[in-house]
Amino acid sequence: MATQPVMPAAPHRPAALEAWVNEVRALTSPARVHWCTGSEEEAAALTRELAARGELLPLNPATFPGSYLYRSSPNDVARVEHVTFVCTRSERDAGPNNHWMAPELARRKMDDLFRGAMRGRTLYVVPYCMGPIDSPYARCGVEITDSAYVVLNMRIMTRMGDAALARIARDGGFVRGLHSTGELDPERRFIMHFPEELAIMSFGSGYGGNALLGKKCHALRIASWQARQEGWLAEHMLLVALDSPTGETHYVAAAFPSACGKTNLAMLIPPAALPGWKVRTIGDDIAWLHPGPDGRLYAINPESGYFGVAPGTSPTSNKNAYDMIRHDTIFTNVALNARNEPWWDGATGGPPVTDWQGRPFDPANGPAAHPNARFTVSARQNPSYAREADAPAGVPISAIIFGGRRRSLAPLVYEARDWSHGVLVGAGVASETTAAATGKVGVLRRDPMAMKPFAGYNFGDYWHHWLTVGARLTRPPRIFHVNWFRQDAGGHFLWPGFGENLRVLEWVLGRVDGTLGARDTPIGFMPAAEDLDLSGLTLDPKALAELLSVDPAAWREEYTSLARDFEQYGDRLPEGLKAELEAVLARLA
Ligand code: SAT
Ligand code: MN
Repeated sequence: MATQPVMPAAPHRPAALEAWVNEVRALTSPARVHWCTGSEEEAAALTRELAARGELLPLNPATFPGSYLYRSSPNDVARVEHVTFVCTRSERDAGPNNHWMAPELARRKMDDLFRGAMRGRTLYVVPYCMGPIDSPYARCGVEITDSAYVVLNMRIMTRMGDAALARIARDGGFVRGLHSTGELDPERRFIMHFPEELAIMSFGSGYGGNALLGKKCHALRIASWQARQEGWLAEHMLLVALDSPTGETHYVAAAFPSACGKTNLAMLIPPAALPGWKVRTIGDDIAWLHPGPDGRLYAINPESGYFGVAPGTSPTSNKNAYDMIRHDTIFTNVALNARNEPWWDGATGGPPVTDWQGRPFDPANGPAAHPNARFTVSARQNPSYAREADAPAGVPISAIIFGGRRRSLAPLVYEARDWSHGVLVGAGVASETTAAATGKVGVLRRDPMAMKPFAGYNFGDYWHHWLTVGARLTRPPRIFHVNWFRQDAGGHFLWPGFGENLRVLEWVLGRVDGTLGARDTPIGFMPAAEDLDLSGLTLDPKALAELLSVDPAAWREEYTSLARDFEQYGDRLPEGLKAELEAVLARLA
């Protein structure tokens, strides 16, 4: 029988979704409603529309084909933690780690803001899937937004459109995210999460994590809540495949706060002195971790693109990233050079002539590119893209690495004694703040598991959940802590970082395989200098000694202050974590 070409039928729209769209339409009064299909043609049409309005500026078509610059409002350039709320029925469920608002109050406040907010605008319905579309671990959502820029970003960052809608029709449930840029008034800006209803409402910002609701709002804050109920973990972690010179592949997950180098580590290029290694990227920001049937922990990357920090991205710091953003990339808040190419610190083209606000560049106005300027790009453009990123069953994790940006105290690397000690190591992560969130930069703050801004519930319950998940694993990943940012008294970095970080990963995998040694210290297992492969690296022996040192008095102070911080969690703090803390303090005594 001859086969007829068939037009793919528009997927069925679940009644619950139609009803919600109608409800939002009645509230927000848009001029029109557009259901996003995710097609090339749709993206091209939206891009043309934004370019015609001057909101997307085409970049040099010869050197950056298919790429655009977007300038956000100067008052809307980063996540806004002080107006980000978790709205659980009980305040204690949100925990002292979150801002909380009663759900009825938050709902009323947001309804007032959204009333009539889309007048004259288009309401876009954006169905999306976090994770490979056919993965049992993937979860879907629908974002309603009045920003075409958000639609274009969501299309890169998630599996967006008809395929997601078809899965939603199959699954039944989905996370509801409602977003409007509003008037971009910081006084009328709120990011509300309702984990009990799997709902998000975001008003008054068009920037990154505030507006691309699939990312931090869904894949971390709401998903962490879902994960707790369903027995898995939603974490702020990159995911890499490490192929060793002997042909083995290990998968590693690593948690660092925003703008501390997750994207760089995920795309690491091995130094010439370590031949035979290959690092392939599965994800650069978020990992969903599930106990598997064989007692190991399996990970998927729920995203399909990168929303990476542009400043500092250079051919030496991250050649893969530098190459992948040469085409079909959306840049936000970068500067421009005379050739209409995007510019930031580390870009190789000519000097900046126009700053991120569109003014002629004048150093008196501050940096040319905003420190939190970003690129949005499909993961498939990454030269080191790992095909496992599309594996429905995910990849088995050999090691979990925690880290922060700390000029002192934390050594280059140490290993937790076991899973529950590792939970303490993660809970103790602290890091100097960066431009990824508004507020002062460079201030040391606790950022447990790099999840301070992203855990959708009480950290006490969250650590309890970590301990519970660990107890279910018969072959748990080993847990480590690293610090690439240690400085000497003069403020110079002691460790070269970037590609050389592979030397640390090599030790990590050597520990996993049982082939590399360590010495036992009160804070965990640490390499002696001879346990690290430092061939071809010139490192001042004094710097190395400092990188691998433990100061018991300083660590006693650190853990005593951690114990004080833990007090705020009261009876939600799990006994198992208290016991680990007491054990470390005893070892340090
Ligand atoms: O703005 S985002 O939250 O998407 C980026 C980040 O802070 O990691
Ligand atoms: Mn992040």
